[in-house]
Amino acid sequence: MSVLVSVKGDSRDDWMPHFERGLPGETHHWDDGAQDVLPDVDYAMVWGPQASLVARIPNVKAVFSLGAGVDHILNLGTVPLHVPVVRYVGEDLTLRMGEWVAQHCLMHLRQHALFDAQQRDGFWKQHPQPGARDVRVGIMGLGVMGTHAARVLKTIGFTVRGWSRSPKAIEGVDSFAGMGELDAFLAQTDILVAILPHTPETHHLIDRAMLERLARDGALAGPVLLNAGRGKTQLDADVLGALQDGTLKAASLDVFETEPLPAASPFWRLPNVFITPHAAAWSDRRDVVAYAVRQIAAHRQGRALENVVDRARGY
Ligand code: NDP
Ligand code: OXD
Repeated sequence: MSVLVSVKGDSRDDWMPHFERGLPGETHHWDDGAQDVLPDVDYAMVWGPQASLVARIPNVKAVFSLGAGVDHILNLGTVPLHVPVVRYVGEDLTLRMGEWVAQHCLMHLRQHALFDAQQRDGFWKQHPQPGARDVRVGIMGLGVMGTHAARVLKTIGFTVRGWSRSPKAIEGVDSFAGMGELDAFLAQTDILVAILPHTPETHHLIDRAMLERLARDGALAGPVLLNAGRGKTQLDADVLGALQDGTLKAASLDVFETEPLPAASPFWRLPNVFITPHAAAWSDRRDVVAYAVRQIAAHRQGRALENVVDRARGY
């Protein structure tokens, strides 16, 4: 059995010792950019691979994403439909996303930017404080990450609703589904949290027209956007404009259409934005490798792979 590991931006030593320990006695290839064909490769573990990679592994039985998102694989357009693409699902990753979403909802609820500025000025002043129950958080994408984030926010006390392609039954969380219910969802949302995959349907979904449909009568005195899904689900220019003209009161942005966010981007200088560098949820290497190793072992014994991407839906 032979595996190939291809991780854009990382070095061989970051990954291969983990895979060599997890799959001892097997053949391990590290993708160093050489263009040789590797007909022996059975399984590929990838993050940000080159488009040419798939043609170099003609007998691959499955391609594993080393992160939850699979757009970096599907956008290549080269993985044949009969080759399963497996996304990463891990408890630690899911918990981390819940932390980021809770952290940023709380920073907006508890007026963190305002108190931070006051501290820097040595200025002591209290302000009226809404409670979490007064704030309606709407989560776009109630998958593995969004469902966990909804539960965390519910525990904190926020009023939580979610929007997804299909209806969900999550205790205490109002479910909205499909484009037909999007307006009703937005109209009751003070903090919009996007944890969507990037697909043809979600491409540039978050635009000015959507942001204008958010509730404006809420306890935060203006809508707030959090995006920790994928940058290309938003139109950066529209989000920027909305933050500049008050359509949005504030935002927390972990993802952007162009990453890294260019140094010249006006986003960096907006006072009402918290920026994190695509760091909302980090996939711990030990966990991702253990996940792939477990799945490969099961697959070799004839069992079905878990979390295989639906190629028609794109996630
Ligand atoms: P899942 O596949 O479990 O969930 C995706 C959710 O999005 C589902 O609820 C799905 O609806 C919904 N969805 C997809 N397309 C549409 C659509 N057109 N309209 C409405 N709802 C839609 O993914 P995860 O929760 O595991 O991850 C979500 C994304 O988060 C990843 O794809 C990745 O891009 C991003 N991510 C970002 C990280 C970061 O650090 N910033 C880290 C990890 C992931 P339904 O349930 O009905 O199918
Ligand atoms: C992921 C990510 O998809 O880190 O896992 O963005």
